[in-house]
Amino acid sequence: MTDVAAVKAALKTQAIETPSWAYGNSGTRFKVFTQPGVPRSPREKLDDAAKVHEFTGAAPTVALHIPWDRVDDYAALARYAEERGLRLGAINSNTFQDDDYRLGSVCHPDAAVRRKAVAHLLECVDIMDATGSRDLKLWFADGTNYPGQDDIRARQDRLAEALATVHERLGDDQRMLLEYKFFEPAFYATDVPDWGTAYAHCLKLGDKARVVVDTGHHAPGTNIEFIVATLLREGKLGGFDFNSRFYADDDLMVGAADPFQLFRIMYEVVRGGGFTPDVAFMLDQCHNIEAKIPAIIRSVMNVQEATAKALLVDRAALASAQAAGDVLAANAVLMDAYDTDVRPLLAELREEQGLDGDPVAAYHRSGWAAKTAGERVGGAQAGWGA
Ligand code: PSV
Ligand code: MN
Ligand code: MN
Repeated sequence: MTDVAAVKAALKTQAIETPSWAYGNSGTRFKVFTQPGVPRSPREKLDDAAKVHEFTGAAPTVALHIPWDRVDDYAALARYAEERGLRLGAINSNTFQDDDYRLGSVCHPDAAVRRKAVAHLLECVDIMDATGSRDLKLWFADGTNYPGQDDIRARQDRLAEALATVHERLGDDQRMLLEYKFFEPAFYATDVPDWGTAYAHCLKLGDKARVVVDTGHHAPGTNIEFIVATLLREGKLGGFDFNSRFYADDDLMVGAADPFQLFRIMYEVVRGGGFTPDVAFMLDQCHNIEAKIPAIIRSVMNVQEATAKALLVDRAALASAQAAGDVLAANAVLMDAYDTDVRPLLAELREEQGLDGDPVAAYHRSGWAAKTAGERVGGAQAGWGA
């Protein structure tokens, strides 16, 4: 698509979901550096998310993580979000922070622990009913550290049984997104290590089960856009957890480590018909040393820039170069789009939407950081870190 008006129209429809935990304090296992003005409650996280949406116009939903965002009344929390122009997005389950889960959760050898984990997942679906959320995002820390520690196949059977129970409980408009990660916290065998395992489970489960691609969850050198193309082709791509990595699961700002990879991913999304609400564009990041709200705004902008470039690829020219077997011309078409400076186009688009062309500068001018630093004392930890 090279028609700039059409590119702009498409970009206006893009929604990027921000994670509640990105607004809280986080760190590595060595240190959590607290920051002034950090939210003390789920409501304050929503207040901050509303700022990201106010300045970008592109972040209307917020993902919750349970129990990090536990409240008494989820419907009231959804109303609170609505009053701020937001909606609650994916509900992320957490079966990794309880002593009972030392040997796993839904794959644990003890049926009583598996029941506890499944009960939590079902509770997450109850929460979705109250919040109006469409997606349940499942990531399991399950795995083993040593060969022989447990039966790898039996663990897959236990996983399949738990997933089937949850799938059965989903409402007509609800989905479950299964996330894979090749290592950590398990260092020998992870029970959902790759897209193939996630896909095999989702295929058996049925239409409400989709795979979610966390861009930080692959071995170095993995061709993530190939995975994206394949999952889209199979109708099984549920969405993304965007972030970037230099080494492992670094959870840095998306597009920071490798903007070219993000462009290649977005190109396959566009090419594969994935630029629809069926594919959720979510961030899953932590901002350990940098200011959180501007980092999240920057991340939203990075996704928009990669998307704009992907939409600018001259697909007719690409197809004819490919058909002619002209390797260099085909590559040049793709690179031309990648090398385009789309920042003026996005600034113009924002101005057309009544926004400031420079969302980070507008946020800094707003005084929100100073206001919250004065009002909020004792910010909450995101859930990660020591
Ligand atoms: C696991 O590393 C993960 O990517 C999962 O999505 C978790 O729910 C999330 O991190 C929490 O940040
Ligand atoms: Mn993730
Ligand atoms: Mn992760």
